[in-house]
Amino acid sequence: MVSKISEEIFTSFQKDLLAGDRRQCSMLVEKLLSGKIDVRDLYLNLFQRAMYNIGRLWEYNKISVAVEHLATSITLQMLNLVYPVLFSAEKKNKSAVIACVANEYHQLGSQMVSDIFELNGWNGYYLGSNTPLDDLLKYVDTKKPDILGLSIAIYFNMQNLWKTVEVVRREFPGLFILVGGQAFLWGGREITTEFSDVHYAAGFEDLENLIRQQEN
Ligand code: B12
Repeated sequence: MVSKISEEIFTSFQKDLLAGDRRQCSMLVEKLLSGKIDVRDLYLNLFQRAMYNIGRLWEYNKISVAVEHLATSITLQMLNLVYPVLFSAEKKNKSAVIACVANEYHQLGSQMVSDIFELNGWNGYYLGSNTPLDDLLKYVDTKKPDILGLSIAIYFNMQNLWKTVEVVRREFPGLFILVGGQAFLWGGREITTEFSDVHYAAGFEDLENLIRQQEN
């Protein structure tokens, strides 16, 4: 995929995001959408890249928590602009429940993942951040999804992911479990060999390959 996000576009979005200028950010995103940008390009090369940069600025004390919070909030709101494109996909009779494990508050990445399911015609039931295990189990029991996606950004939450996978595996033996998120940069991939039918996707390409496999 050749990206439609030039350095100029990226710099302009990042500047508006840091300034907390929601109007300018939306205008830019609307313009890209009317130019038929691929949703994956928008998500990865504009939103994700900007948020990773903001993470670095925050880590090195170059911006305040307030600026980071506002940038996150604006970026989350930008996803709403994409909904007309997402929901125009032809519906398949498939569904995924996507959640952040307990104590995991980073929600943007998992919401994007849920959107990728919608883009592929699936129902993406997105539960958001910090999902208590008991409620997750009840929800999975109600919806009976084809895939359960679990997101984790913070490495110290890995034990919560393991606990979740252990219980889900026991309660729903045949359920396809997908795990992902930045925490895996620091380790933890052995979860896919420790439990049966647990899969890791490193990016949208892996994710969409797994989605297609589950459609057959
Ligand atoms: C915004 C933010 C927050 C916000 C989140 C608000 C919200 N509503 O989401 C708040 C303020 C809550 C927060 C808190 C903390 N944060 Co923070 N945060 C960030 C920041 C700046 C951006 C996160 C983001 O949106 N990224 C963009 C998304 C699109 O990327 P992504 O999450 O990686 O998702 C992609 C993939 O990973 C993957 N993916 C994600 N989930 C899933 C799930 C599945 C199933 C699949 C297949 C794929 C997948 O697909 C996505 C698209 O490509 C990051 C910086 C960064 N590098 O991301 C730090 C960062 C993640 N935070 C960090 C830290 C340390 C913290 C805190 C511990 C800080 C503190 N001392 O309190 C707390 C922990 C809170 C908690 N318990 O969860 C560190 C983590 C380092 C580490 N070693 O784990 C980072 C990397 C910042 C840094 N550079 O130090 N944070």
